[in-house]
Amino acid sequence: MRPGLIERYRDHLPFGPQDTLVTLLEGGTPLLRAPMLSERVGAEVCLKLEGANPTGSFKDRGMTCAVSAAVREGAEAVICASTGNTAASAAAYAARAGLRCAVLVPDGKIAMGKLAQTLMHGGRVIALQGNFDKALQMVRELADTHPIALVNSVNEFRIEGQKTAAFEVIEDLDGAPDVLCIPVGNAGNITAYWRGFTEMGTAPRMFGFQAEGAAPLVLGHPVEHPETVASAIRIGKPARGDQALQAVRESGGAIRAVSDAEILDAYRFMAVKEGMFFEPASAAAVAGLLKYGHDGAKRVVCVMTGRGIKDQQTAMEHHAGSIIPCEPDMDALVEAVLG
Ligand code: AN7
Repeated sequence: MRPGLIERYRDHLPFGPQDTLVTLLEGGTPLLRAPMLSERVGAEVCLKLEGANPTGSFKDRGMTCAVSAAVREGAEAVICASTGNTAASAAAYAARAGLRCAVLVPDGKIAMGKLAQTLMHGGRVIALQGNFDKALQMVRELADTHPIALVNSVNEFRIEGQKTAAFEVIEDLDGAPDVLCIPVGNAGNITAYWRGFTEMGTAPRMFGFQAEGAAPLVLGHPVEHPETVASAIRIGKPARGDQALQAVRESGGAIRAVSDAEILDAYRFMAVKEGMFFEPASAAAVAGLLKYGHDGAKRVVCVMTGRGIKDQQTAMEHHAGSIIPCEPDMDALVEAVLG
């Protein structure tokens, strides 16, 4: 059996052979060529398919480490604030480990699929009358004063696990790409990729993309009321903002903004032209590449952070397909199919 990522990259991770690992066989995700996108952009673009992880997002890479560490420390419960994917991943890994799990989410603001996942795994969902940034502040305070393991990306084990995605990209391309395009919310993932690349002695330019209505790292100040169709990155005060800015500075990249309209165009383009359905936050990476260009790069990797089916509501509101009602009659069917 192919091992989970801690076993694969144990030499680079803070776990020893005696540690009990909590794994769902995360990592080892495909790097897929994107011919239509490559043609539009004028560079060779590959997609890192992080939705292929067990709970459908990149969070599982960090969660195998954070929950394994929580078990090692003797924790009985884990907690996180979340825009959805962290909650789903934490609940799954906690279930696997036999730990209790509580998640604080902005009430009514997370995609239904992620909520369903969290509930299915037996997570306790606390619907906060406030946004993600408030939720994160509150769980940090709670974890400081109670014996509960905090598994947000402020937890170092999360970053350690997530850096392995950069290792895999390097393996698959036989070296780093020239440019990495990645959506930025709380800024944990861009921090993790940069750590992974630099640990391997590589330095691709890091281009992070935020949604226009939730772009604190572009504006240079926190956003009090972040808004975007990409609910996963509706974050106004990124916990690892400084590290994200350091990564782009050191790599010669940038953090830039894309509008919701641009995100939705990229979302549909990937589904209709590449046959790949990603969630809107992931589409922000593609939207940014389409908007700002490859900037001289030959090889570009876009980090597609999560699966489209997690957010069915946004899909139903913005798809390019059609539903045609049909009477059970052959003439009507012919008209519906060919008309
Ligand atoms: C699909 O689940 O913050 O910049 O609480 O779900 O590392 O925060 C999710 C973030 C990109 C941004 N794409 O990553 C959460 C949460 C998807 C995401 C991001 C998220 P970070």
